[in-house]
Amino acid sequence: MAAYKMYIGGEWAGAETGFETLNPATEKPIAYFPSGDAGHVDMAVGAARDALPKWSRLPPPKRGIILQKAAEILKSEKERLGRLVSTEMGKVLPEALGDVQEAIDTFEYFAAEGRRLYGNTTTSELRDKFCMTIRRPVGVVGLITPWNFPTAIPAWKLAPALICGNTVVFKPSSDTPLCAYEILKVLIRAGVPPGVVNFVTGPASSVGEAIVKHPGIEGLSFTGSKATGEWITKNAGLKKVGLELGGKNPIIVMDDAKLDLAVEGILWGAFGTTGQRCTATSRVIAHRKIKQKLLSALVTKARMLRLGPGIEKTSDVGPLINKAAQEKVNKYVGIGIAEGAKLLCGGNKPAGKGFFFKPTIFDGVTPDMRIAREEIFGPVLSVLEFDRLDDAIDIANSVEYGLSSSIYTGDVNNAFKAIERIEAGITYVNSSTIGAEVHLPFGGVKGTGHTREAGILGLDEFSNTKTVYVDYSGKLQKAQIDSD
Ligand code: UN1
Repeated sequence: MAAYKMYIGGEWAGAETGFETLNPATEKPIAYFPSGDAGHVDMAVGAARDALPKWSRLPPPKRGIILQKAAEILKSEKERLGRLVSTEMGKVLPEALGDVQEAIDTFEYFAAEGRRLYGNTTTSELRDKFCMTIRRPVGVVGLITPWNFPTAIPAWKLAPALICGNTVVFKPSSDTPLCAYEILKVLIRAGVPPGVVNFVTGPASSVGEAIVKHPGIEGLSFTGSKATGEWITKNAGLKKVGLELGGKNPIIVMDDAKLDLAVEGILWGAFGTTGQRCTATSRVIAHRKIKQKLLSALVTKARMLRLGPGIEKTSDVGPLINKAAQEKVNKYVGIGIAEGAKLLCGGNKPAGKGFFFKPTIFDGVTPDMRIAREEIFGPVLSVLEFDRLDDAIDIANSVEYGLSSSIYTGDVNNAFKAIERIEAGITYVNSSTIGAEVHLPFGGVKGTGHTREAGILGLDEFSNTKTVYVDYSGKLQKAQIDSD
């Protein structure tokens, strides 16, 4: 099995101990990585700090050329990396290739921002005075990324961080360090100078904690669970913190919806990526009149989904990421049954190796049940019922999360009511809750956190706005006081 290293200040670095990353479909180890510690984080912060003046002064279009090169390298390696994503993370190959494509799109999008990075110009209330805003880098930023989009989410964070002129300490999830390492290698090949991106692998309890608390880090960006997000908020001091936390994303299906379309969207949202997206559809809120029809189509089709290693063409649904995830999903099935929900299909793992779990649908779910409120992060769908759109929206809003949401309806009035009133960062109309595009802002409200990544607003997480006043009157002018 190949052993890999960390990358600090342009040098490869090992550690005394290490860990293995597994193929979740076979449970076989695929790579060995060092378990870094607070000392490695400290070295990485030092290297990032040293590299900051030069990198932040490089003209942004020149930083953009490097990011564009990274996109080109990724394109030429898409097939190989897609297969790696599928092997290390488990998702089916078309989705794994989509993950890499999302990384490519992100590097391209932010590369081009090197020639924009717009601020605003505006008027002054005084004569002979010019007012504008510019973007400045945050400084050294810590990026802590999850395993579910093992190339796309690192790209979501690295690309805007770099184009804005920050230097980086990057800690990937210990479930998918090899995918992250490949992104690092692409950046090195593209010409990112030593010290600009530092790569530290190891446990959250040492590496993650050291990044969150390090006084030399000015900005943090984290995607993961709400509990960890809350811990970061309490421990990060006054750092600029970006958080993308969980979801309990609903699809509302009206009685005027195209049911076939809704069924496809629900299956894709609930069981795509084996339900392991923060945007996954985990609740269907169905109009009473069409619920039975919708459910019977859903259950028939969910039963037909073929479980198997993501890499195989015949697989529709890959494994969960690890044993703990499989146990968590199984625990929630037990909770759902104990709460009185009706299990319609799935509900257990198939025999054999791999962290698989059968696509699971619960009917008779009420808004107070834990399976209607808590993020399961697996292939478990809870179906609730309503009579009036107002009630559906109240149910949609009755959870602590607010990331993605959707409504299937043929009536434009219903669609706009949902767009206005669902408490979420994203609302889809006649489409599933997953599938965000990189040039639009992505993020949530409430317990999901309020950061926006991707799109033009993704720059805000990694830059500070500076306000600039240029007074060319040659005299002292006083805002709010001088009247002429
Ligand atoms: C996530 O699950 O953390 O919209 C991000 C989507 C993907 C991104 C999901 N493009 O589902």
